[in-house]
Amino acid sequence: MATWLLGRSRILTQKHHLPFFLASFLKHTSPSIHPFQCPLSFSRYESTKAEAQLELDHDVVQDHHNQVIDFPGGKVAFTSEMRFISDSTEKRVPCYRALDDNGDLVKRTNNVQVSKEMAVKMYSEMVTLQTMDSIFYEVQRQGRISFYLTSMGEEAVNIASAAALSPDDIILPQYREPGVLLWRGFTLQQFAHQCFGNTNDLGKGRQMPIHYGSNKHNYFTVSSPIATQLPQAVGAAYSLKMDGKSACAVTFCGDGGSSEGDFHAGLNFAAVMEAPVVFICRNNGWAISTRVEEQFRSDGIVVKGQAYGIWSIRVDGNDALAVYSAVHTAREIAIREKRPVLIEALTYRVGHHSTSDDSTKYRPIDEIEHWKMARNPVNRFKRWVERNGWWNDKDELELRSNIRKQLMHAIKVAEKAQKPPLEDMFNDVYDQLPSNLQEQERLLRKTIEKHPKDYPSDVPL
Ligand SMILES: Cc1ncc(C[n+]2csc(CCOP(=O)(O)OP(=O)(O)O)c2C)c(N)n1
Repeated sequence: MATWLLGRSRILTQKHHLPFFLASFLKHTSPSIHPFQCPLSFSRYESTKAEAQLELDHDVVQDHHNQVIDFPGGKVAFTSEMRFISDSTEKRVPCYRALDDNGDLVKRTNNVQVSKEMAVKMYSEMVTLQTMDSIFYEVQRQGRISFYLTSMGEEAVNIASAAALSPDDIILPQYREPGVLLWRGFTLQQFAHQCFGNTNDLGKGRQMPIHYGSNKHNYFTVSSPIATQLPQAVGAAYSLKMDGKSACAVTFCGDGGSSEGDFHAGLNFAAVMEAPVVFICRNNGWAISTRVEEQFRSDGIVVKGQAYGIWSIRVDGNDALAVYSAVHTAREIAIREKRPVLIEALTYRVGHHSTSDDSTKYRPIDEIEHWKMARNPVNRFKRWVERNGWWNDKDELELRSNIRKQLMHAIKVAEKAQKPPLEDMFNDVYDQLPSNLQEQERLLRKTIEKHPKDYPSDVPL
């Protein structure tokens, strides 16, 4: 039994068992902070060291002279004190940041270095995403596309996480992460084609706008049912590990997504299978009209990672430098150590949930304005880039007018392009169309013949 336990268990709480970048992280952390209170927290006990670890707990030593139950998974100390674990710790898990609200580097930060070229590209892509959102949003309001959903306020999570990854890493998005695809080279024209659902859309117009996807960019197509992408990401990560690839799977979800069963199945599956997957949870305060206080009573998402035995960190999602550093490090852990990592990014959904929502009906305008102005992630990163002498007003004007022009052109082209023919609704899934789908197509064509005015004239029959 003991041998079995020894064989199965591994790893550590001591610094010398940690990968070098984490050991260095702990070294830079105040000695008064216990490793488990560090923002990047994890606890899996090694059974051989259990008794030594237990000596840290004086109650246990005094009460029972190191008596432990040798239980599968590691030794557990006995105690005579009946004590329930509290529903929360006294202190919330701290939030890692590298830049303060003014865009100044905070003291003693152990952020990953970002070059001038990288910083300028990150800032430019954040502005591109912001501009794309505001123009497509207006286009939807004009009735030219059926639906849209912005990432406003979450530009740093989108772009900085993408920047910290390699193109070989596989992305399984929720839906508020188009910036990752933008970073990977999906063009503004391709975004426009998808939103207009024309023949150039890779999905042939079968999906609602914003359900982007691209094989070429290792970006799974967005699927509406939330959190389904999490267990799928674990499977993808496990296959990367089996193939010996130096890449990981990265999946995104929102705070609302963390209440789905798939979130919990995904985390547990990843921990047990030791899959190289990075879970990035955008805790943006709201899941449509459900505020986080009604979503869960835990200290956010980060503690759930620890509960499943996963390295976890809470990061300021509006600080691009902190997001970049955390994702870069998480990727290294996932690939080198072949294990999952969870990142909780604290951010805010500044826009409405989608064009089908009016968020002023359920949240105060002051709250939205505060996050839009005082905690704006794009402005914060801009200040840092400017202070480094890497950006100026002329660059800003040029960038904004250039992106605007590109977008206007892309929209014009996408709007004029032909819609996919009716038959595309039925093909590409089966080699031979099954009889039930043949019947559906026949009935649809009959209905169109009967009611030609109700059928959109720009869709070829
Ligand atoms: C399984 C499932 N349940 C409900 C919905 C409806 N729905 C769409 S988005 C959403 C809120 C998700 O919020 P969150 O995960 O926090 O992401 P955010 O929109 O804030 O980025 C809900 C409930 C859905 N799409 N799928």
